[in-house]
Amino acid sequence: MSVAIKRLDSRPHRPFSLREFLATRTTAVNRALDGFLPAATTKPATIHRAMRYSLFAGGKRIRPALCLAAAAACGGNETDALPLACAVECVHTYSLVHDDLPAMDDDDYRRGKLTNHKVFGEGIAVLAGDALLTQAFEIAAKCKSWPRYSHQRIVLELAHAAGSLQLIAGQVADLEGEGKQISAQHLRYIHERKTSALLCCSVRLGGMSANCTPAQLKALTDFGYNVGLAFQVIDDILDVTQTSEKLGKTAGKDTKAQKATYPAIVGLHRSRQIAAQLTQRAFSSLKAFKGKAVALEALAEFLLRRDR
Ligand code: GRG
Repeated sequence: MSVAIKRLDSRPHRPFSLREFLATRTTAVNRALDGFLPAATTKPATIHRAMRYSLFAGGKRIRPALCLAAAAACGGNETDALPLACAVECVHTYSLVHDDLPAMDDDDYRRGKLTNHKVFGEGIAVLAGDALLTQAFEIAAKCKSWPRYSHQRIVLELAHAAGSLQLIAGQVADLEGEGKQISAQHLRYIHERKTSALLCCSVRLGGMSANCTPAQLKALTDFGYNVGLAFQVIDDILDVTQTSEKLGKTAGKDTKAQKATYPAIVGLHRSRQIAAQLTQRAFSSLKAFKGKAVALEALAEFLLRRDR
């Protein structure tokens, strides 16, 4: 079932191609990541092979794309944003490697391939996640600063999103919520931290790399927050409506683990409406960019309509 949303600019002949944007930015991000990471043969080779295995397993590169699109919306140079786009992807991939571990979600497949611990063993998978997280900060620390955003501010932004008040807080609440009845309000708390925080950080860092104004940063924050929440609602819907083959990870895991999700609490129809409302709110915050946020707008719609 499709849901109705109204884009800011619905002219039929838009020259912007999201497919091309995603393809070219994925290539640029992959090339940059390849340059930032030690070669697979660098001693100890096992850890570098394990880091690269998950990083280049075929992720959608949504967070880097959001980061680069936010830089463009603020009139910045995407090349300046590229290291930050790579840093958020390293944090994201680390979180997936750890999330898949037997002590967490215990999954065998991710990004259409065997999970890191299934290939390299649990010890190396833990270390590969640790190394990817550390790599993210090494990349961010090498980045340049901007008049409004110092080095320290950039690194703090990433640390806050990845830390125990955001990404890890969300994962803790998620783990502790398994098998329990939780309120929609608490579910929102989990989604804000587990998912929305890193997506929001991605667009904020893109804006910062363009030396964005405080008003632009506020608009990006509102956009990232709402897109991040919509992303997780859609993820929960896909978990119950798609196959494992399509998702590249085990489908139906939320129900099996008795996890609280929007479909479980409010049903599929209402969940789709909520995701559309959140996307609509994200669109509204883009008005501030006066037509320069076409890539961000197209990404938000793509994330709402995605099927994997
Ligand atoms: C610190 C031990 C420790 C673990 C951290 C925070 C955390 C583990 C895990 C959170 C991981 C998680 C499942 C977050 C939810 C966000 C989400 C739906 C991720 C999937 O993102 P996609 O669809 O994935 O963008 P690809 O593979 O395309 O990059």
